[in-house]
Amino acid sequence: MRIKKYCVDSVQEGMLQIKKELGPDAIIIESRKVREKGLRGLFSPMKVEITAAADTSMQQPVAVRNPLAWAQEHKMEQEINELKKMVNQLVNCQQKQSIEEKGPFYRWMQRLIENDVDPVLAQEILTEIHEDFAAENALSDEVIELILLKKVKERLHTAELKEGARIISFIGPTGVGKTTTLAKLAARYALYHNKQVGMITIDTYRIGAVDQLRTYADITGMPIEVVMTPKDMSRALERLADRELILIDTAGRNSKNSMQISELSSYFSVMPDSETFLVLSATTKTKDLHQIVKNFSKVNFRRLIFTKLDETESYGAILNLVHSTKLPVTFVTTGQNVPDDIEVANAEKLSKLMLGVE
Ligand SMILES: Nc1nc2c(ncn2[C@@H]2O[C@H](COP(=O)(O)OP(=O)(O)O)[C@@H](O)[C@H]2O)c(=O)[nH]1
Ligand SMILES: [Mg+2]
Repeated sequence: MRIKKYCVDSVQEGMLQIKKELGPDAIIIESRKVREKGLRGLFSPMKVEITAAADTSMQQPVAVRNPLAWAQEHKMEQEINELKKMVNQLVNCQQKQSIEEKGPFYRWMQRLIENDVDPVLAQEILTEIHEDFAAENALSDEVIELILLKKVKERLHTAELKEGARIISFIGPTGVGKTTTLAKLAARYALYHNKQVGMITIDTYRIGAVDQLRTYADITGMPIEVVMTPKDMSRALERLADRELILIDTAGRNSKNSMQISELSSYFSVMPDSETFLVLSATTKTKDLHQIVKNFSKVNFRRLIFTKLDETESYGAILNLVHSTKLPVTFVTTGQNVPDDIEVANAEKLSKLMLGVE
């Protein structure tokens, strides 16, 4: 008698191995679901451990067997195989149905990855939970969700607009929504906070770009200055000396063009007290976001605005970037409407978006 244990992904896979190694007469002594040892086991589906036995004394070369007995055995073997197939289908079907059998964190790992959270970061967070709560027997799904929300929130740095900030500038790639976001904030501060707001645009690259901001200025009756050189900037700031808040729009720069970025940074050397925001779209891939942050790093920005949250279903890129750069998010925008579609960034709300829970 030969007894052997097999640790496989499915009963079907085990049966094939057993048949190959122990022969068609092997019998199954025991079959149970086990988790792989170590951390890996927490994030991967359960395995099946099958103990099989074969009576080696019965095994003879096929050639010396009675042909009739062989035919009968062969038929029986076929029937058994069909039965096994049916059992396997049943087992596979059950495995799919009960997701909790795939490890307590498996579902959450999937959820984070579906939301484009960097798998390394997702694993880091879940491992932390596992280690923090190793003493607990089994965490319920609701409890895991709560802890996970907290852990994600800790990594989603947000910061309100600095108290007393008077000059606020917006930089970032083309088309992310800098001008629209500026218009939203200008209207909000004028309407809801009763502030005297002024605007400056150094958007001299795109024809029509100045007009876009001028239209907002005309509607709201705010003064607007158009600036062509860094020298002009000082004069424009003087002309807006009576304004409590000055919002500065910049041309969308191709962040890969270091000449354009250098030129942009020269405007900021004449206004060291500018609170500068890098405006990014939530629809941009994590890798590209990192590159944009790097390319704009010549300009001294310290906070982020994420636009177009309404245009994506997965928000992981925000978490990935904020966690690794430690740059806080101050505002998020959620549509094209001026001035309504803008919110102060809220880490709790963003964490819920990351996990797709409400
Ligand atoms: N869906 C959506 N569109 C936005 C949002 N913010 C800006 N946009 C649109 O994005 C486009 C480019 O905006 P614009 O402000 O000109 O971008 P800029 O080149 O960075 O100044 C315009 O059609 C805006 O209406 C947002 O939060 N959601
Ligand atoms: Mg613009």
